Order: sequence, then C-alpha cells, then structure tokens
Amino acid sequence: MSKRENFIKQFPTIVEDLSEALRAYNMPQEAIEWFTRSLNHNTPGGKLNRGLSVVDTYQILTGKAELSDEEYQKVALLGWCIELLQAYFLVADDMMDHSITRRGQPCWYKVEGVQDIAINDAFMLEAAIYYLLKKYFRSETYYVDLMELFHEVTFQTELGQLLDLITAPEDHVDLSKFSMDKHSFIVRFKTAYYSFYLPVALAMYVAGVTDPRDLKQAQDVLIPLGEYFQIQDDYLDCFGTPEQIGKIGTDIQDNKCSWLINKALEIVTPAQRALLDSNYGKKDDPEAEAKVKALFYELNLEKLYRDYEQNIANQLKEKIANVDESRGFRGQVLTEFLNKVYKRDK
Ligand code: GPP
Ligand code: MG
Ligand code: MG
Ligand code: MG
Repeated sequence: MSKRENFIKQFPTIVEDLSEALRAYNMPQEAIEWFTRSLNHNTPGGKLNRGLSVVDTYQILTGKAELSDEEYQKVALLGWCIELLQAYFLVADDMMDHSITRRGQPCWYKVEGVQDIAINDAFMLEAAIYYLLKKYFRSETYYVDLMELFHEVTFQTELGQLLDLITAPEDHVDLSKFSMDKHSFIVRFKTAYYSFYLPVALAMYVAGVTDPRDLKQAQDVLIPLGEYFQIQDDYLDCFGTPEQIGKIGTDIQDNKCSWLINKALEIVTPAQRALLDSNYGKKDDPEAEAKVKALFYELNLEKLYRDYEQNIANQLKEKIANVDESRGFRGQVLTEFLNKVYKRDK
C-alpha cells in the first residue's frame, strides 16, 4: 500500500469522530450529513503532501523506518489537521477568487445548494482541527505548543490573504502597486507558513526536537521553499493546463500580484506596458486575458521562470548542506521537501 493510500485509510475515522461531536450536541441527522459531505468534498481530494510530510518528517527525526499503529495514527492525525486547515482556506479562497474548479471538481461554493453556506462550512472545517487536537493530544506536554502553532500560522496565512486581496482590488487596476518585494511578502504569509513550516514544526514537537534554534533552522529553509512553491503555483495558473493542475487559472482576470506579472513588469517596453495597463485585471473579459497571456508567452517568461527555479534550488541546497544536526534536527527533512517541489508540474 502506498503512503498516500495508508494515510487516506485514516480519514473515515476522522469523519466518524467529527460526526460523533455533532451527535453529542444532538444535532439533527440532516446537519451531520451536511458536515460529512463538506468534509468529504473538501478535505481528501488533493495531493495531500502537507499531511503526508508530517509523517515523513517524524520518521526522519526519530530514525524509525516503521511506526507502531498507535504512533502512526497520532502523527498522521496531525497531518489530517493540516489538510483540514488547507480545506478551510481553500473553500474560502475559492469564493474570494471567484474560482470555478478545484482538484478537478467544482469548488464547494459552486456545488448545487451550497453557495454562501460554504462560509460557515469553512469555519467548521477550521473548528474540526481543534476538536481533534483536544481529543487526541490533550494529555501531551506539547498540547499547547501545537495549538499555539496552529493559531499563529492561521493568523499569518490570513495576513497574507489580506495583502493578496487588497493588492488586487476588483474595480481598480494599478500595476504600479505591484513589486517583487510585495509578492514575496504576500506568498510567504499566504502559503509558506502553513504549507511548509507547519508540517515540519508539528513533527518536531511530537519528536521532541524543539530547540528554538532548530525551529529557526527549519524556518530559514522552509519559508523560501514555500515562496518557490507559490511561484510555481503562479506560473502554472497561466502556463499549466486545467487537466494538469485541476483548476482553472484566474490570476490575470483577478488582477493578482503574481510572480508572472511582476517579472513581466521588470522587462516590458512602454508599448507592452500599455497593453498590460489596459488588459490586466479585466473581470469577465477572456479576450483581454488572452492578450495578456500572449504577451507573457512573447516575453518568454517560461525561460525566466526556469532560470529562477534553478537558482533558488541551488541556494536552498547550499543552505541545507549547512544545517547543524548536533541537537537532533536533520537536513534530510528539508531535502525531502525540496525534492517534492522541484520542477513539479501540478
Ligand atoms: C493560495 O493562493 C493561498 C491560500 C489558499 C490561502 C488562503 C487563505 C485564507 C485565509 C482563505 P491562491 O489563490 O493562488 O491558490 P489557488 O491558486 O490554489 O486558488
Ligand atoms: Mg487566492
Ligand atoms: Mg485562489
Ligand atoms: Mg494560484
């Protein structure tokens, strides 16, 4: 059985635990079924890399090739808590970004009969995390550490999302508001903390490798790595196919401060800049979007992206080679992440 299949096997138990929480409040069957449907639609369908990497990281840090069932379930549960956090963010993000599909299926708010109820469903996906943490980790000395970590990382992600949204107003396109520095700030906050630092930090707490210097070593690589991951997401939004990425790109029409537009702004001629000024961020205008896309191809952004990718991968490898392993942290944790991300195309 693959690692992913093994991980997915645990999900029905989690749905059962959460249904039990509703039954304990005497919630009607109809509500239990709604929550179950939301959990199943929104949580397991993705690559599950974030969740799986909690288990991988824990195994590397403890040097255990095999985990007992009990140990596996505990660490994997934290993996599922990240996947619930991700589900919560994505349900909300798709509403804010007016997206159509996600993971090859309709976005949750687009499902017949759901619409704005998706807002409450997003909140419930978040609440599920703390229910599960309490149920499985309450008696651990690091319980508060786990909770604080989830809270802090959630706040950081929301700050990134705020900046992402206010830098991309729907009714007012002003490309002079964009910059690579701003992009870097947005993506570190909206993606890198929860997708890269969180899984490793959770595994570190369970493994007992918690010296602040080690948490910092992890962060110093994982945050730029998460930035690279979101730059790939920005790149694939335009240059990936919907079949490949399971979603339809919306960044150009949504006026997003993405890596591609920032790279383009660095190299355009005045005439090309004028084309961007009048066609970027035009909602419900596929022709304007097509003009911007054509220019992105003409500017050979693909080549610049490949150069960036090579460069950042080399920098990260060098940082990883310098990791101090004397207190129990392992550079291999970071190498595994880099290998998963490097040259991904979905
Ligand atoms: C991804 O940005 C960022 C998130 C999913 C964080 C959302 C945070 C909230 C607090 C709701 P994206 O919009 O580029 O992702 P995608 O391309 O997958 O829609
Ligand atoms: Mg978004
Ligand atoms: Mg989005
Ligand atoms: Mg995107």
